[in-house]
Amino acid sequence: MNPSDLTDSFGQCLVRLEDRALRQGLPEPIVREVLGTLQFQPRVIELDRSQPEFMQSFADYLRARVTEQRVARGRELLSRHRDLLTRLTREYGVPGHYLVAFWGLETNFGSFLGSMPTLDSLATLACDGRRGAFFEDELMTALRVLERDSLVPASMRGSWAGAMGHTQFMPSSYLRYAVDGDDDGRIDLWGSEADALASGANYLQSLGWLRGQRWGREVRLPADFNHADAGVESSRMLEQWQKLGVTAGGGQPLPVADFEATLLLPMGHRGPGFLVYSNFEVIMRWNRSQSYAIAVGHLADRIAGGPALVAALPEQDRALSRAGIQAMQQRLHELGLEPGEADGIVGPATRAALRRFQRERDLVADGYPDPATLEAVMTQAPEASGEPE
Ligand SMILES: [Ca+2]
Repeated sequence: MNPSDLTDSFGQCLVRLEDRALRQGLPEPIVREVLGTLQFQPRVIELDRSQPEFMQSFADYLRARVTEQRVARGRELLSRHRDLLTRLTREYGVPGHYLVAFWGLETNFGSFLGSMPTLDSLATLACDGRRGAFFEDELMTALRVLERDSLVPASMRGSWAGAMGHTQFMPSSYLRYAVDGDDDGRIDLWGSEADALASGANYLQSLGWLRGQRWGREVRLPADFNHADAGVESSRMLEQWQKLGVTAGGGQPLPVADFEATLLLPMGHRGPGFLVYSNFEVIMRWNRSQSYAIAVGHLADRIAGGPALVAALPEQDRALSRAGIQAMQQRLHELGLEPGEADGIVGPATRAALRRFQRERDLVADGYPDPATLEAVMTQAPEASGEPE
């Protein structure tokens, strides 16, 4: 398709979006004025289509996000906003160090708010086939937010995919959860740090944050820990983990508490271990990435004065290529181990398939594709799967 065809079809799409916005009861002057001037952004499509060739390892991910500089800045901001954060914790149940950690991960405390024009981005994605319906809804919601909060379209800027302000809210989160944190009578997630922090607290409370509970903690496994029986990524009462010999990261006993925890080994049995609690699930409702959720929790701990991880992160971690992961998924599928879609991402289904594979072959069942496991998967003949030797 040549560029003028694209512009034509974008123009037709905008006409359709105008119709829909009017049918949904948005005021005609806003609809005509705003939708009539939107620009197709080729860069947005380019970014939407681009996928990294290599997956960042957990160690590299964490190192890039929980830096000493970010911890120091987070501590400064925790102290500067102490009164507000204390009030937000009382009101919403979310401690200030978590709110500051989200802020740090989303926009480096406001230093990367993003400069893409949000409405252009949303319209470009709405008029593109791949995830059009989702972004069309977000665009309609963005217009509603614009009307409700009397926003200036040109000032609505953010990520290429439409996330806005200090906490990078999509329009649907903005509409539902944004609140006025500094009591000036208006909501501004770009200009008001207090509004952004209060909105983050309100959002987390709505996602189910449990007052008074941590996200989880680093743990250490005993040398004789049986991964196959204990179950990486399975849930047990804290007391049961304790009986299996699991301790806090520094070797101290786990706290006595009556709730379930899930064991995560993001780099396999040779890397750090974590027991995560209910609030970890809440963080994952904000962002579906396990690495993101651990980074939020750990950064929050560090901002609150906690120590760095006890377990060493490997200096030079191996990055897996997307194509290599897909080949592995394909092979796990041929072996009947149900790794989920061959999407080149090691998600929960793929890790579960790897654990099944490892269990059958007396490898440490940690669900991590270390070189030995990968080699074994790729050289395993499909017909031999599950049969006695
Ligand atoms: Ca305000």
